[in-house]
Amino acid sequence: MPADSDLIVAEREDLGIDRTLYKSLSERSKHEDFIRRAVDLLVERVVFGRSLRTSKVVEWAVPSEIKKAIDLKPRDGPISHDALLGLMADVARYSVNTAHPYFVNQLYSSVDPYGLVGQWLTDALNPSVYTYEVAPVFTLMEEEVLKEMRVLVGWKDGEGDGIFCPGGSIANGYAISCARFHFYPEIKTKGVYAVPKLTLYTSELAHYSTKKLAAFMGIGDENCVLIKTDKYGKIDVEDLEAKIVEGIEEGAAPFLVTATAGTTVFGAFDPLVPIAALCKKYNLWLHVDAAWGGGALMSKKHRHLLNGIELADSVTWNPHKLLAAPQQCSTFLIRHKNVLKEGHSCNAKYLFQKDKFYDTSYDTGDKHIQCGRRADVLKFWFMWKAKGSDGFENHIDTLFDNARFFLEQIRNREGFELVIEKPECTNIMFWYVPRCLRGCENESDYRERLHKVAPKIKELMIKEGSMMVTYQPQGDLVNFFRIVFQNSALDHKDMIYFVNEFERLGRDILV
Ligand code: ABU
Repeated sequence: MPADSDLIVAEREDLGIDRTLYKSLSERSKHEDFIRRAVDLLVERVVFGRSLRTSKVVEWAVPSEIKKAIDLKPRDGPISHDALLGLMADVARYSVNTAHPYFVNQLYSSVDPYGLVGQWLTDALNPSVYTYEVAPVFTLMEEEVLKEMRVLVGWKDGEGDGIFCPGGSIANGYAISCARFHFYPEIKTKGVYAVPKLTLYTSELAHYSTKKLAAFMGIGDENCVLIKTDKYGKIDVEDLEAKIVEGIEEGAAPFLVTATAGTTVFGAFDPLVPIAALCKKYNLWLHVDAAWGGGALMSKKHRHLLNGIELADSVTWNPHKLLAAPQQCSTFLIRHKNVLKEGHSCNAKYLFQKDKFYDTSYDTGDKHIQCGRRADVLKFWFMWKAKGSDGFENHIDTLFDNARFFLEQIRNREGFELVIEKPECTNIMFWYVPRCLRGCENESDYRERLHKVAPKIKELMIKEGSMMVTYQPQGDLVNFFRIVFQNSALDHKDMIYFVNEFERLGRDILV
């Protein structure tokens, strides 16, 4: 019995595959037909085929089925263009359909047509944004886009600096690094041995990245102090002050507060004005993690949610979240002009030569901790050009309108119970209570049984592919659903669809 690999080698030889195809150059005679067919497959089967409401959100398969369906193992020999196109179709088939209007599972969704083309252009140009000489347009484009975002934050004339980051977690890490360098510049040369025991503060519902990055950066996750939140999920400012004072009295050196504008699960906005006042009083850096809620700055109607953000020293804002730019598109914005560069530069002479023939202040890569870096700006800039700020405003207003409509649909509907009565962002949290549990609220095992409902409904929706909505427990709260709206192509009819779908899937389950 020949091994699989022998069969593949034999097939390759039978097909007479061109042995020069290993060369990394697109040649019209060799690749035009393949690339055109691949683009056609992307346009027809991936872009348009997968955004239809009648298609499935996910073609669920267990690992063994996917391994059987797709030859995942890299092989010694090449395969034909036809086989490659077949692999493309299989990869798409078994990948979650994030372009689908009913993919409302995560803090990103949809495949925006302009963002997609911007992403394709990025990949066709394949830049790495560190020096002006290899990325002239993207260097200037980043400057313009980041400045415009700082204007929206409310910093005078868009003053300050900024960078595109590989995700919001890393952006929150930059905040820790910049704040620490600002107060203790010796950290850069002497390390953590030269600074006192540092403490930083964020809410118990803030994104876990602040804790994680505190550990990564040698501060220690125990020194990331978590502050209580109120019933809306907002940080308790009195507890924040008490914990800062406690830290000082214990001989620690508080240096940073990370407030959140749009928490991951509840979408709560911390009260930035009183937090900023505390930061001023105790001389602390204020970072606002607006990775999720930052997009609301684009809307006159909703930007009040971030009142006080202009008082921050730095901000995380991910356009791939509320603004629906393609993954990934994360920014770190900072009010202080030189901290990023002074805190992170290494002056590698092989890349950042100072005797180049042009103005080397445009070689901006040294302020990042990355070296090689994708041009994440292009897709976002392209969307901004295509829609205008007005388009983004309409997008945001539509999301909030849908979220409010959905909320009102379930507020008094039998079987639905809100976790937060007045959610502030476009994530809505609720329990779905099946018939078998209604009227059992006072029984001792009610919470235990309710905890099992969301995983059961989730399994049903995934296996049918009818929608994708996440669930989680939170503190003392048993599993509840979090539905997230950031696709402005959805309308009120879709909101009704979601409500009906929860009822169809969940009404008669037994727990
Ligand atoms: N910062 C990633 C958020 C993941 C999510 O809950 O969708």
